[in-house]
Amino acid sequence: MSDPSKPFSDNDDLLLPPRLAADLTSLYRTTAVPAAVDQAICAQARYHLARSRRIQIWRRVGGGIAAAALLAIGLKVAVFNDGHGLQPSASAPTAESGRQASAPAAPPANVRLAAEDIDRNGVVNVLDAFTVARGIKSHHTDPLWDVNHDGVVDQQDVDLIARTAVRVKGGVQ
Ligand SMILES: [Ca+2]
Ligand SMILES: [Ca+2]
Repeated sequence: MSDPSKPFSDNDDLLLPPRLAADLTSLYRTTAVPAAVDQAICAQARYHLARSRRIQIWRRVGGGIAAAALLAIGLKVAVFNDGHGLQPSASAPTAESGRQASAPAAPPANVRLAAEDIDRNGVVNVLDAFTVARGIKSHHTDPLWDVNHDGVVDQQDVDLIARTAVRVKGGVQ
């Protein structure tokens, strides 16, 4: 009688039957990829990877160029619109008005200036907010810049000036 704790005796043949060995071999056989196919697949992968990198680079460059163009247009509008925001001019520019375009126009003497009009040019725009923000950053402020009258010139004044600059005439406040 055999011992159940020892299913194999020392005399058992542990070799696989030839047919089972052949079936297992065919089941787990790997087919080799020809070198030419492997190289072609690698070349295609490298091409697509390089192409996607080029597209990403152009997207970044294009986005930077677009941002720079918008900034340049915004600065040009702010500087050459004679401080009057985006309002169109009433008359065609002349040589005389072109020379004066870079100098800020002084408001008429009888016009009451808003507290938010930091550069006192008669118009509250983002340049006024920028002036105060720059002054706060460099610690050179003017008490007149305290437009919310809380006793300190700070970011709240900048925000109030900016809100005033973008407020639509006749809009709800
Ligand atoms: Ca102003
Ligand atoms: Ca204030």
